[in-house]
Amino acid sequence: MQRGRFIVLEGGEGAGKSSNLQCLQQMLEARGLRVLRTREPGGTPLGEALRFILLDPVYEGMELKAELLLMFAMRAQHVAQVIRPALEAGTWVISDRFTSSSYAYQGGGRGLETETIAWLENLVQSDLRPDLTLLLDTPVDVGLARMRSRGEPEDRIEHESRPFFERVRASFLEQAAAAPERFIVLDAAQPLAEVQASMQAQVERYFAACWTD
Ligand code: Z5A
Repeated sequence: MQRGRFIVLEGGEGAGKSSNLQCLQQMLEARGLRVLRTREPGGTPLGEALRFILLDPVYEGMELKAELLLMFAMRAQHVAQVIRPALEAGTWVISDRFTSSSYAYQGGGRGLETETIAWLENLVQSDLRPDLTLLLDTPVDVGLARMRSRGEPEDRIEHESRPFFERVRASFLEQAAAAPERFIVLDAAQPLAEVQASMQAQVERYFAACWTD
């Protein structure tokens, strides 16, 4: 059986990951593919419980390494229980965030060492990496304004400073520049219909160039 592919949507706050994930799912299903949609932090009962802890403002001041380890504890369960079995069964997996977010937030944002994150990535994922990452890039002000317009209380990470989010954005863009064969960068500051049209066109091109089997 042909293994499924693993596609991840990444980006800062309010970039539109959730809004675009559904469009991507419909596009893949229209090709007759079986698609599983998931998210991080979360994706399993344990992962959702850890998400609650990670985002709860009551844990303000959480030790940086504790945050990193909780992200990878969540991911270990997600990979073993959901992502790997689905891919091996031929299902395509699309995830709202994955390990690029750890490099961007815990690495770029918090300043933890890339080598430490890479070590945990190897431990938890061994050879599993996304086949393709769609990076929804927006200026920080645009994303924060969208997020705040929802009028919901900020979670522990959303509470961070603007320079923190600038470092997160810079890290995502650096990751994309370092691996252009695995990343597509989309200008997510455009109106949603334009972002979706651009995403569809670029994913179609990627299909034609790389996934001809
Ligand atoms: N995190 C981490 O630190 N390390 C890790 O390893 C991982 C995660 C995996 C929760 O993630 C936090 O976890 C996150 C990173 C950290 N920290 N923060 N802050 P999350 O993905 O659950 O939370 P989020 O990034 O804050 O999601 P979000 O704000 O819901 O953003 P989104 O999914 O990208 O956006 P959306 O919900 O699709 O859209 C937001 C609003 O903008 C909504 O009203 C839309 O209608 C609107 N929107 C979307 N696109 C457009 C366009 N193009 N034009 C106009 N309006 C738009």
